[in-house]
Amino acid sequence: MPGRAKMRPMHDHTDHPPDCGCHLHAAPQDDTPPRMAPNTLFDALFAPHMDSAAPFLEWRGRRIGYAKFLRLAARAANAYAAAGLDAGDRVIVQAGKSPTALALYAGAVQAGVVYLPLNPAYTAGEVAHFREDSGARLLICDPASEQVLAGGCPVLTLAADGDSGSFLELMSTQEDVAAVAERGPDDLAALLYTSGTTGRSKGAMLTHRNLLSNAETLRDLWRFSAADRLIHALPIFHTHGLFVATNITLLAGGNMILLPKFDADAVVDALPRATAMMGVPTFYTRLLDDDRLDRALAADMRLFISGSAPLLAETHDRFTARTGHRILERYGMTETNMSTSNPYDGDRRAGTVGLPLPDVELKIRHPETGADLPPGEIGIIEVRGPNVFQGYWNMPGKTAEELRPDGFFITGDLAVQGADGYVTIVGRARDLIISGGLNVYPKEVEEAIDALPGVVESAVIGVPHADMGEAVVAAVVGDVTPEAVMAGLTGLARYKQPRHVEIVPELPRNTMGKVQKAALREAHARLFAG
Ligand code: MCA
Ligand code: AMP
Repeated sequence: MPGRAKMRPMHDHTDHPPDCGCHLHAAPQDDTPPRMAPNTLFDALFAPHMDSAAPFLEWRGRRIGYAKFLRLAARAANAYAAAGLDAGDRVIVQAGKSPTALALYAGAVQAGVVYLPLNPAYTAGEVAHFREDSGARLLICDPASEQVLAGGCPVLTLAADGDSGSFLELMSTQEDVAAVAERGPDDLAALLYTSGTTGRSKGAMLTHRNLLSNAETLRDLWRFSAADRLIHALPIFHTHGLFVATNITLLAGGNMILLPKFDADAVVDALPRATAMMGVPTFYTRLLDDDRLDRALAADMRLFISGSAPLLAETHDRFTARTGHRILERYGMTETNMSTSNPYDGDRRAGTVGLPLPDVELKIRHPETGADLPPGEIGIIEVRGPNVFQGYWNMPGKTAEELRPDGFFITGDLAVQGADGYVTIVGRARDLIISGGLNVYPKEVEEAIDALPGVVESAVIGVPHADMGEAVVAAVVGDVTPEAVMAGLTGLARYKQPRHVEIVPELPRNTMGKVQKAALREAHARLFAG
């Protein structure tokens, strides 16, 4: 990396002289303005706000303006360079939610570094896969996990509250203006890992065009403007909280009440100051469980959006009855960003995910033959458009299985489209559980259970759960106890671990010998139904 400081072990810069030559003092000293090259996302999302005093974030009662946030992002961009990263290199960020963590994303865009965010709930074993598969040049994680997560890749830290850590230290020694790396529409902006039905997670390659086109389309469709203040209670390691919420706000010049996580008290407190909220269905069911939710509380809101998991029509209707607002439900995937949305004006139809976005082509196709199906018939949703990813990182075989040569992506979601264009999701061709908006692939959990001593075989299913939408349940055959199974699954993130384990004499099978998961789901349907 010519002309760039290589990363060295961190040490405290308060106890050594400013001329020691270490990387902590490696900030550029000359007055030459940094180079500003074309960069698709930076130019659209950040450049218009560089000198803006307008608010961008409210965080723990503190206001952070656009210019201030973007100076933090520039420090992050410089810190990536100081750590030896070049445009195109991957950085893994497994951090808590904070303005600093958000600036790490913005800084990556500016530096041309490919951003790879991870759920802090992932265990060391799970992170090792992402690190090795992505070939990341740097991993940023909580200081408490530094030792556990290190493994051939340099590690710097950011504490959960974003207020300390060795990467923040490195940022603090950097200039608050930074060069803008040249990045075109087809360059990668992010690598988001999404679980596969078999094997390990796959990295979905998302370009600057993928992210920008979707943000532009949704800003226009959902009428986001500088007057908006969005309640942001989602995690920032997924498409929903990171791209949909954040990119649209940046593009519109609006601002966000950034909450560390969903908390009904905090949302109730924020509603009178906000204009919009994005959430997973669990947000809405939890709000409905709160007596303080009423018309007066939501009187100044103009938009409630739901996605990532099915919103029950009943929740939709109850929300309208209580607040007078029709929730706007939309549908997306890590690989596609958003693909459909109910209309802003017009019929926000409960139980449907609305219409294809203006720049997205959507087909309902036969699961086996791939033939186009007429309105009213159930098939698999396929989508094509500027929102669709470029394929799975280092997995041309998997990419070819799911991304057709003509650009249509086979989502694996089963749906029916009405003659009026509205899409209703009726199921999934993929064996997938969505719990509180987080995906759990039964196969991954079954493999972990089957590897335990005494286990003969297992079947993992999703059953209705009043709070999370679906809950993970395991039926296990073998000489083992439910407690031993649970104790053996600590290598999996907690949200993937079963909420209920049942030891059964055998798994129900059809005449072909295939496990009948539908029968298992039926048998356990009332377990958590509330
Ligand atoms: C936390 N826990 C969970 C989940 N979250 N268990 C199952 N499913 C979950 N989603 C576990 C914790 O490990 C803990 O277990 C216990 O529940 C309580 O943890 P806590 O952190 O207090 O939970 P919470 O704050 O109540 O979180 C629930 C939540 C959260 C609000 C639903 O998971 C959330 O914000 N989900 C949104 C996810 C999201 O953004 N998805 C978008 C993906 P224990 O107590 O036993 O230790 S992007 C996407 O899907 C596409 C592109 C799209 O269309 O948007
Ligand atoms: P992910 O792989 O985490 O991006 O999750 C994407 C999956 O979430 C989709 O394939 C759908 O199965 C599901 N999903 C997203 N939005 C909705 C929605 N509004 N209704 C039903 N399922 C949804």
